[in-house]
Amino acid sequence: MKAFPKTFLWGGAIAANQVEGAWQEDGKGVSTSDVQPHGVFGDVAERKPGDFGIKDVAIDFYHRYPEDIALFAEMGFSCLRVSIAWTRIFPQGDETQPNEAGLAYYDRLFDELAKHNITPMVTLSHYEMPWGLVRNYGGWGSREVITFFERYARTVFTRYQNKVKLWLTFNEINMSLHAPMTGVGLRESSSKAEIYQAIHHQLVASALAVKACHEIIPDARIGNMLLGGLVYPLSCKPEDVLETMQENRNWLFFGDVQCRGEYPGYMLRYFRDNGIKLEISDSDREALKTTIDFISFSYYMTGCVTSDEELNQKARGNILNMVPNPHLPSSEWGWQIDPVGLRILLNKLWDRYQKPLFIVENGLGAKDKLEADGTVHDDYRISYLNDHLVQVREAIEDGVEVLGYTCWGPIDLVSASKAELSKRYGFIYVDRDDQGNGTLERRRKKSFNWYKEVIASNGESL
Ligand code: BGP
Repeated sequence: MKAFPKTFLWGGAIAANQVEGAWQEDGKGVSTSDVQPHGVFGDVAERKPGDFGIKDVAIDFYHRYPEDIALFAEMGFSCLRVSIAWTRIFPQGDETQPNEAGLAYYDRLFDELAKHNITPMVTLSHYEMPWGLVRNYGGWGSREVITFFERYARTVFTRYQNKVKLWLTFNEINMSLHAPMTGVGLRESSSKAEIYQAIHHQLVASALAVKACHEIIPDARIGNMLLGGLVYPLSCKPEDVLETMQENRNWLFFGDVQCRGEYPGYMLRYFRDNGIKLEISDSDREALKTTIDFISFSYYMTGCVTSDEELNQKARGNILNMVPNPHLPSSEWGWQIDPVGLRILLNKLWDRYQKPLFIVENGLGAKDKLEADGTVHDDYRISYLNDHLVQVREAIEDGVEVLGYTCWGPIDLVSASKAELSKRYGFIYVDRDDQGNGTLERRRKKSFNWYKEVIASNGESL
């Protein structure tokens, strides 16, 4: 009988800027996410008093976390992935002393999780960084930011060393190529050379954080976090297959550096061919040699790649410029649903790195309808998650080491790409609309009981 390992961690994943709100409370500084009113792909806007931003309150997790964690515990979560807002700890990013009120908040959060036996998994930087570091230093374009990040990482490792044993460095680090403001704090108009230099600084910072984590919390494990952007060739034409290999390497190269400790040859060739001369010091090379303990990734969709320029032009503008796969259905947002792709990706990453894997995001964003009886009949979400988890089980059967599964947004939260609340992922409905109206009351959806059963049976009910 196919089964999940007994130690498998089940739960959900959220990010500070998409749930907490309280954007100016207890000394928090302004983060890049606070100045992107239309989401992570949107422009940056200077904030004026009275500006409306859905993330200012988000789902008010900052104040309501005990109630939400109790609901997660009711579903049987053994793990919750959260992120720390860097700006709560170092409001401008370059201070020498941390903000005690911010540190104390996460102490309370982790204590609450411990009360319910839920293991925290903490992302150091989930799609945000202090705006002060962007304004005053140019974001990750500046080498100095490495030092500020290392200080922040060491501060939180030291403070939470007895409470947090699972860490991740940068959320979807490979998205820095597509949404530079989100990842590296650069404008869209930045050149490829500038973006890759900033990414290099971020990769060095990630490796230094891994080293610091190993020193400060020897019994902790720290991973990277990739957007699992698997792509297929649109046809079996060798040019399409080659193009697909290159496209997959565009995001895999981050994993290659973080797992193998150096830039792969194909990236060096790409830099040469494109006249990109990175500034890489000997100490950078030394730092990169510290590699991660496990690989984590998000998985929502797949797409296709073709060498046909005309088809490519048409595809420009969707999230990863992928050509649609004629064999797959799509979500309301055009994200193509591909459960089998998750098994392929798990096998691919395992074959490539032989490091344990953790699926830290997966889920279906949908427009839910609240019924008169106060619930949501989200059978579409149940079948999406069920089909994906069946494939995770297949991959485990294939021999892949999978540590756990935290689906994205177990409670409705603000969408990263659109800064809206109506794209819902949760098992728990939150009464708030895109304009900020609503009581913020929480209600259990049909999927709530479904997931509870999955966890209670360790996946046997799938
Ligand atoms: C991932 C991000 C998350 C999350 C998710 C869903 O890329 O790590 O922060 O939001 O995508 O995306 P969206 O919110 O745009 O539906």
